[in-house]
Amino acid sequence: MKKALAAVTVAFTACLASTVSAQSLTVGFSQIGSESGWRAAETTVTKQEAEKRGIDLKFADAQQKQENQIKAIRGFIAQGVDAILVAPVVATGWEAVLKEAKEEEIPVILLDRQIEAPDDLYLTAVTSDQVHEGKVAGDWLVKEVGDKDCKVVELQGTTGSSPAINRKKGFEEAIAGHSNITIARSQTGDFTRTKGKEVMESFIKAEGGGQDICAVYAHNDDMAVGAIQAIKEAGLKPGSDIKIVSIDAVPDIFKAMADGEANATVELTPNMAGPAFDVLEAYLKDKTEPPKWIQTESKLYTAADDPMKVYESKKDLGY
Ligand code: GZL
Repeated sequence: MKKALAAVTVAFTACLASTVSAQSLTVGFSQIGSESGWRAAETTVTKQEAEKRGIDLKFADAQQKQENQIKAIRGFIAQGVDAILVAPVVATGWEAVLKEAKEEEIPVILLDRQIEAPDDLYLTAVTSDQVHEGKVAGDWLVKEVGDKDCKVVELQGTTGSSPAINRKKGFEEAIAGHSNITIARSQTGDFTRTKGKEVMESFIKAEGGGQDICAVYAHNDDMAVGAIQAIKEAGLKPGSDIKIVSIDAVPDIFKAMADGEANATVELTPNMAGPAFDVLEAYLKDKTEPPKWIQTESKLYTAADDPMKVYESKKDLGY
């Protein structure tokens, strides 16, 4: 009898321990900053996903500086967290600190941006296909303008970030076979509304008032919203004089579409953390190795997609 009781006790304790350990995961999250509405939504959703799973999330905002992210990651390693999430502001310069995490056997998951580093330094990367996003945006413009001449100005994302590199590549692939569409000016607006407006003002000035600018391609909606402001202040009509195509599908771009001031956006989900936490828990439980890339969907929205309905569905999601 005693033996049986002892066996039951051991089994029960083991089960309790495994349940408790799953519930008491501590995860460090090095977030880039809050440069855009989409980034703010990603932060909101990541905190919600952690809460849902009883994960203790240690959050660090890097104010868009890589050195702050590296410092935060070193802090998480020193704390002995169970895992680290990183949204890497730029694509290079991560090998040393990721090697330190690997030495401590702390798994790292990349959110929404890729890096140039050996893929054994991270468990997986949860991102969209950013080249595809740029291609979807470019394909829309090709269809929109037909064989009319179209001078495009491009607002690039943060210099050296994977979305800026890849979205430029995809857009250029889409327009490559259409000599009537040319990129006349291209400059970083650092994914922010303020810089997007400033750079668009300089484009309009450099182009003699902007009358022959046909379209703006912005690597995110926040820079597009800034450009829309600049175009209006120059006395031109965004959405008609100058077409606006961008990426993220944040609520404000749908408001602009409903006002006839924007034309198309490619959706990026702010929920990269849900899939990340799912594979992390499986990995920590029994070392199940996830694929090195978990790709999220990209969907084109245009003014034909009832923009105010989409706005209403997104406006309370933390953007
Ligand atoms: C893309 C993501 C980008 C968003 C921007 O995956 O990293 O960063 O498109 C954000 O809004 O600044």
